[in-house]
Amino acid sequence: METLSLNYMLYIINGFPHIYYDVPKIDIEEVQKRTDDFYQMMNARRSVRTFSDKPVPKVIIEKLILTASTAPSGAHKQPWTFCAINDPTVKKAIRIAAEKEEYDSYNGRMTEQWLKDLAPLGTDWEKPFLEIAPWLIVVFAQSTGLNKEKHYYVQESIGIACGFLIAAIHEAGLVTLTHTPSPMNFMKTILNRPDNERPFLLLPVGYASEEAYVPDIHRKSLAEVAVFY
Ligand code: IYR
Repeated sequence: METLSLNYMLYIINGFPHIYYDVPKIDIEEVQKRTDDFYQMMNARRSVRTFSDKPVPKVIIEKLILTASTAPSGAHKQPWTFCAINDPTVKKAIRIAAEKEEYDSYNGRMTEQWLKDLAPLGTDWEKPFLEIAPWLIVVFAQSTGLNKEKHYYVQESIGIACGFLIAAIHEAGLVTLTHTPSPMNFMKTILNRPDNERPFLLLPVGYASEEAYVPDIHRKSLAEVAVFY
């Protein structure tokens, strides 16, 4: 005989199981403090391109991915696959393929204006971090489920999940950057991904190099990014 034991209460609403969501009631002073603290923490995040090769245990990467996967998604389909790569042979293959594309991009495919816009960030076709960082996370978007099950708002959902991942990496004390080698289809072949997936973003994850320098960029003011009505 099969028994089903639930140690929580289920409520049937509109014919489907629901649970009571015990939203913590926090007074506004504490809300203010948390808002300020979170902003400060997030505002200290920078994209870092120089990594240490210091190892990061797999359990940490697993938890970071689980955190990313808490993101909201269209019809809760969670249309993402996170491929985490620690194997030096695979990292090397990715670096070779990515640098080949990047070389062509920086030497002809990108416009003069684009190269000018990137100059202050100091990027070029060489991507040593693809081998130095202990982990590469390649995020794949699932256009549909494996059995052609419909997925919705895939771009939006996966963008939010990547945002969660970047925030979690930063909060953990590690660094990353959003790398988008273009075109990125080689990733599908190297990582042997099924036809319903397409590569979306590559995030190297690890400790920053002993001495790390980042461009002196500034963020837009509230007035530049927000309108209140
Ligand atoms: N994908 C290239 C170029 C690049 C493009 C943009 I827009 C950036 O903000 C940074 C880089 C690269 O990763 O170097």
